[in-house]
Amino acid sequence: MEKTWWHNAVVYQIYPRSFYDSNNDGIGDLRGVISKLDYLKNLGINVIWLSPVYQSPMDDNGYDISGYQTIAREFGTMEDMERLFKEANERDIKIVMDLVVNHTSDEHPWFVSARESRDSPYRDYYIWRDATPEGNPPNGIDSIFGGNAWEWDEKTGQYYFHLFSKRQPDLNWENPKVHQEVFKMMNWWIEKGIGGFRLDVIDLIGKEVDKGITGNGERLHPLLQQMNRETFGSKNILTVGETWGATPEIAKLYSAPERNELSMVFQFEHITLTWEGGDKWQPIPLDLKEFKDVLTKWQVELQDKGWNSLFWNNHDLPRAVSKFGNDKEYRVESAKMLATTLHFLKGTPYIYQGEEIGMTNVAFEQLSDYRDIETRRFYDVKTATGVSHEHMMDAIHKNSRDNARTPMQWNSSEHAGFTGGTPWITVNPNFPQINVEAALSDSNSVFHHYKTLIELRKSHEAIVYGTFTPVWQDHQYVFAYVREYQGEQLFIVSNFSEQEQTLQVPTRYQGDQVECLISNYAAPSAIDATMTLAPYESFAVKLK
Ligand code: TEU
Ligand code: CA
Repeated sequence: MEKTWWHNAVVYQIYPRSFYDSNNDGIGDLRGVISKLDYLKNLGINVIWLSPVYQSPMDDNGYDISGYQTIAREFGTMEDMERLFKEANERDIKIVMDLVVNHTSDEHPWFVSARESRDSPYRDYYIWRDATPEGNPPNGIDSIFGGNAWEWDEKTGQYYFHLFSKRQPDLNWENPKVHQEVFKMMNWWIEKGIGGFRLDVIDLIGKEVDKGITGNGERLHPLLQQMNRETFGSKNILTVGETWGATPEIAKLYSAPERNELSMVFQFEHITLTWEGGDKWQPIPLDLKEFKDVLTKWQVELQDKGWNSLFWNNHDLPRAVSKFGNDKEYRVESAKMLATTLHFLKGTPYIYQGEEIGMTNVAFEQLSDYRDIETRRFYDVKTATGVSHEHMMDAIHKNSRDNARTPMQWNSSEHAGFTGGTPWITVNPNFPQINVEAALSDSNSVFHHYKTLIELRKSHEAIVYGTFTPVWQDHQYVFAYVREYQGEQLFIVSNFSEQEQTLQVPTRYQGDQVECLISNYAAPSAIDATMTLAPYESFAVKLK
């Protein structure tokens, strides 16, 4: 495999609205990001994925773009953005922009014109269809945010298509003019010196609505190859596609270097295991054996072809420690265990803001404290079909996107030091205990654990390029594997349960003396024939 810079990058995702507010209007902003670059440099990351900061009416917090080459006023100005590039660059940090081109906002000038009349030059930038003879939507495709994906437009007498909210009309990727507009815009950002793109729901752009196909349409991969050729292909930047419908086979299509598509994709198989029948509002407990099988499959399948992205959470998902660990009595131990498990896998790790201090889910009692459009819509959709308020509140506490969106907890002062004003969403009440200031001053904190993991990646090529071999594959609670590269052998062991686990160690992994790279309890100095792991204990050792 030809080596490239993003193979050993560590990416930090910033959701700017919730990161740091520099002017006390309650909303995080670009100057806020700039003022925290030294914090990120100290953590050791070298790439920031910045969730959208473009002009937007914020129906979906910026994933509804009304101006691709303008910065939303509440986030700052283009000058602030350029200063962010410059200051990040001075710290060897690259900025990956969030590219949302499956849809725009209904306030984008293209759509404003398109809905004016059927003759608008922008009409075909979007997807319009007549009503059926009975006066119904063309078909039953559902919106991902609930309800039918077709919205009736009174003025021009047709339906338009929206896979997300009705204020996020889908672009028509069957129209070559749309390609040219998008590619031109992407090149404009590339010229500004960005480090890459995270491509929002990119597996939807090959859709064929009349056939009922939304994800993984036939035109998807040719389109990405065209995008690659006409924009970033020659630039050596990081591109990561958000692809809910990816299997390992599909992921190889995107990320095999000779196919000239993307660097890597986000896959969600390990995430949706706790969604009964794929429905996040029907949460079920995690089966660790299944979870291990999924992660192992992805490691093995993409071993020689393609590349994995590694993540436990993002701005759409519950907090890692709440979902996969124990956010009460073993919060610190399990947050470290999860970090070690992920950062030693093969692929590029992503850290979501606050994960590095072990931030947890929130459980607002009132629905009115939730801001997320998906959460609010599904509350209505589900309760209208008879689901109880209690059921929905429980599901929201477990899976609402707002779990990830409460403000970053900087210190123990009011509103966690996120803002001097009133935050747009309430701060998690656990901020007096869980915050950056406390984490920085405690050498045993989750923060310092992440910092060590990032340093280790830089000094051990086995973490980046080593082969992956699972150990105790059938164990119900322990996830363990070996990474090996050019004679270096790393053995990673993690107990995902709050019970002690005792295991028989295969002879080849035993050793009188091992070098412990990282651990969350006392560092082991030898690997004996029998091993007992404390609750959520985890370590990585170098076998000699
Ligand atoms: O997400 C796509 C997506 O399908 C999920 O986020 C979905 O909202 C849900 O969590 C699954 O049940 C991307 C962005 O990451 C998200 O923030 C945007 O709302 C969405 O696209 C629309 O742009
Ligand atoms: Ca602000």
